[in-house]
Amino acid sequence: MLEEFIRHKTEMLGTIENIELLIKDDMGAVDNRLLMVKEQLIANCFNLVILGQFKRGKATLINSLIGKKILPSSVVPPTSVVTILKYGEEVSCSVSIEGGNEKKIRIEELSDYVTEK
Ligand SMILES: Nc1nc2c(ncn2[C@@H]2O[C@H](COP(=O)(O)OP(=O)(O)OP(=O)(O)O)[C@@H](O)[C@H]2O)c(=O)[nH]1
Ligand SMILES: [Mg+2]
Repeated sequence: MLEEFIRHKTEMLGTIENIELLIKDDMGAVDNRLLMVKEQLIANCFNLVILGQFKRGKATLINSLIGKKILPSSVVPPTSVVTILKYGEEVSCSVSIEGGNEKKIRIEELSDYVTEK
């Protein structure tokens, strides 16, 4: 699987570099999203989006993959907010509040923010 990822990554980087070569005199024409993809590929950084119908076990699957019960999983209430997990040295949690502010919360409080409750 890792070999396949490296193969796809190398292929995509090659394609992006070919596009850059083709339009090297007019770099302004390169879509910013393309450059972002290139940076993410080089940094080995990508988003894996998990979505599906209500109550199909998404949180249970993710908790199982990361080996820690972080995301709330239960019969009710349903999750109603996009939740992003990323690697950190220690477990911490913050919520984005309307208006752009961030607020640190305890992991036990997560279900108060991401579910219909
Ligand atoms: N029988 C069975 N129950 C499961 C399985 N996976 C999860 N559940 C249960 O199904 C319920 C919903 O699981 P969640 O992981 O919260 O599902 P979800 O897709 O994240 O739910 P929402 O984000 O609220 O839509 C919980 O009570 C889980 O314990 C499974 O493989 N089999
Ligand atoms: Mg959920």
